[in-house]
Amino acid sequence: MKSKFTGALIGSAIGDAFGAPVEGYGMKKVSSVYGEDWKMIFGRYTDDTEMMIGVAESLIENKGFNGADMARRFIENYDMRRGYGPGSKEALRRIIEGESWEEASKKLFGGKGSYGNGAAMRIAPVGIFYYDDADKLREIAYKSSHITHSHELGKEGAALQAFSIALAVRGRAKKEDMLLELKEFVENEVYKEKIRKIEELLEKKAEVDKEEIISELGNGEEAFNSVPPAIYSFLRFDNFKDCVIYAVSLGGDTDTIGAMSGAISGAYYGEGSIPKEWSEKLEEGEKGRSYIKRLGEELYRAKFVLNTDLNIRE
Ligand code: R7I
Ligand code: MG
Ligand code: MG
Repeated sequence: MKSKFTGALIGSAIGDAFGAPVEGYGMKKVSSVYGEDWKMIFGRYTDDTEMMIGVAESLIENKGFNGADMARRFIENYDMRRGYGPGSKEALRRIIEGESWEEASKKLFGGKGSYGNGAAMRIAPVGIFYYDDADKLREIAYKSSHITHSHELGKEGAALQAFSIALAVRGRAKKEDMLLELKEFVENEVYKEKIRKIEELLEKKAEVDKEEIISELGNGEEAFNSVPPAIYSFLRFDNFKDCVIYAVSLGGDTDTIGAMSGAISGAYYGEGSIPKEWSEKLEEGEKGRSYIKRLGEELYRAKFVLNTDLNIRE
């Protein structure tokens, strides 16, 4: 179980770092950069992991969700060079200027809030911590998303990604059963439709080409165009490496789809399944590889050793 917790967080960071050098590239260009051997290029993570670290730190320190504290950690950890989305940047700027975390994100995109994937990309700590309680998982996924993403589709995407990780933590259930559970969990019609498509595409097995996956499931920065291809990549392959390579090879928002597929796979197969040649290249330093692993261990400790009843503080 501990290796599932650490696997989810390290897997997310590895997928992010693996996709980062080719973010925004088309499918063909990604393959020409990576060639045959798909080696980790720089091992430097982006905003996806920097924000995931903030989510984990805040859950651990507060023994549960504390919106003002999580927002403060996003701001403290913020490093412009990690490549943040414009919506997230704007929400954090508003909070720095004094708006409350409940209000800041509502002003974005003409008052509708963002449906970008910035809430789903950082959700792994919520997925592992609340893996055994779907209602609480949804509640905390929504609340933690709201700091930057108040659009229903942004929040539901984060909840779906968190629940996929939760199912992966629960055990090595048959993958068809996981799809059934995801179908039951998801509330929004846009995501219900994407899950139906995932099911159809999986039935076609390897005959389906990447163009079809991209046109049916997406590969973009919107939550509904990145959580579905990440789940598909996880369900289609039977190991961490093939899953993450496939997710990144779709092109588009590669670091983020890589991070999401890496988080689900890392939780399912455990930390030991992550290729050494990739994890050794993941950046070290103040909040690098060892620190991320420690956050996974701390969440495990809070859950199982201290048996923390993680309450919600507004
Ligand atoms: O979601 P967000 O933090 O971006 C995350 C992405 C990941 O790929 C990271 O790796 C990093 O590169 O950035 O930032 P947002 O700006 O909230 O959302 C991402 C994009 O989704 C926006 O820039 C828009 O293009 C689009 N988008 C919307 N478009 C129209 N209307 C999000 N919400 C809307 C909307 O309501
Ligand atoms: Mg990124
Ligand atoms: Mg990205």
